[in-house]
Amino acid sequence: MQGVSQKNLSGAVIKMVADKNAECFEIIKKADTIALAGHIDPDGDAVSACCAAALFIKGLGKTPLLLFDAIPQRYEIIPGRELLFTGGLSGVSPDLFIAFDCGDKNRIGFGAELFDRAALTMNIDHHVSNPGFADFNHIESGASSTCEVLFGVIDLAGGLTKEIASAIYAGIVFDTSAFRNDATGVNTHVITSRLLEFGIPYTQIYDEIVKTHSREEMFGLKLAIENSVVLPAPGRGGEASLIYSVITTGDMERAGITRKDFEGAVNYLLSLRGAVLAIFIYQAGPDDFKISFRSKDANVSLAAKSLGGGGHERAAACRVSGDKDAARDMALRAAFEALGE
Ligand SMILES: [Mn+2]
Repeated sequence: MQGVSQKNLSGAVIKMVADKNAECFEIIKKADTIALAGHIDPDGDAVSACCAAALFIKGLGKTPLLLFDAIPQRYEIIPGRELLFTGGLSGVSPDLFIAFDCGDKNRIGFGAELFDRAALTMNIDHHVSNPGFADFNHIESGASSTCEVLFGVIDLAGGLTKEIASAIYAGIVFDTSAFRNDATGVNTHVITSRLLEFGIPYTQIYDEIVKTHSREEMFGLKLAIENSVVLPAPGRGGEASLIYSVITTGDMERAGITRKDFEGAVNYLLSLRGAVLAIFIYQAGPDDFKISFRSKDANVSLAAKSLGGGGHERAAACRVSGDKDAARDMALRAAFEALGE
């Protein structure tokens, strides 16, 4: 019931969030050219937040610079993606740079170079590990998604439209795994009911964002399952288990896929009956491995943090240097610790 309890916000917290929303809007109002960027390998929440913000900013008569090197095909349904900035970045100095869903300055993806050139910087996020790296930080760690935080700003400004509501819905659906994970709170549903009032195509958005996979993603899932290993979860009794899977670049080459084709793989691993923690590891470079943790009840944010990453209590990630076995050992050690061994 964690999601529910964290949403029973005190009056003081509600006031603080309202003040932050108002401050964000004041800052946006004063800027003209506004750069919008998400984290590297942008997910559905990052893309949706940037697209919703781009539509909102355009609606205010300002110039949004929607910064992605490319928006993955699976997010084609998100309105606002047509505003993608395709010009060169040299010589561009925005009045304001807003980083979305980005828990760490070093994780800003495409367009990161503009962060230091911008007159002012803002950080809108929901990662508990976010250190607040911008001039102005609006971080609500109790929110389901960055889109949920952004909703507060756009709603306060009276800027909601059907397109913006669709983009925000897409981000919420993505980050809550369709209202199922425990980041989902009462406020998530309250906001969603407001979004539905705009007549958004919610079935279609859900299908595209959650349920539709490319052939390559299916092969990615197959590989993740094939390589998976199940261990008894230390510190837990009975049938509780930990599941992990390690994929090398060689594995990907043989399957004809890339690291972009593992969307949802770690969540799928956690769906094993009895599994309390899942680890998905893939090779990102010769000596570089990306580790994703998902758990049902352990705090994997600390596990990822101990390896230089971060994230949420039930979903976190990091990157480590070393070979395949070293990466696996580091991940397992951190996971065992998270399980309270
Ligand atoms: Mn997010």
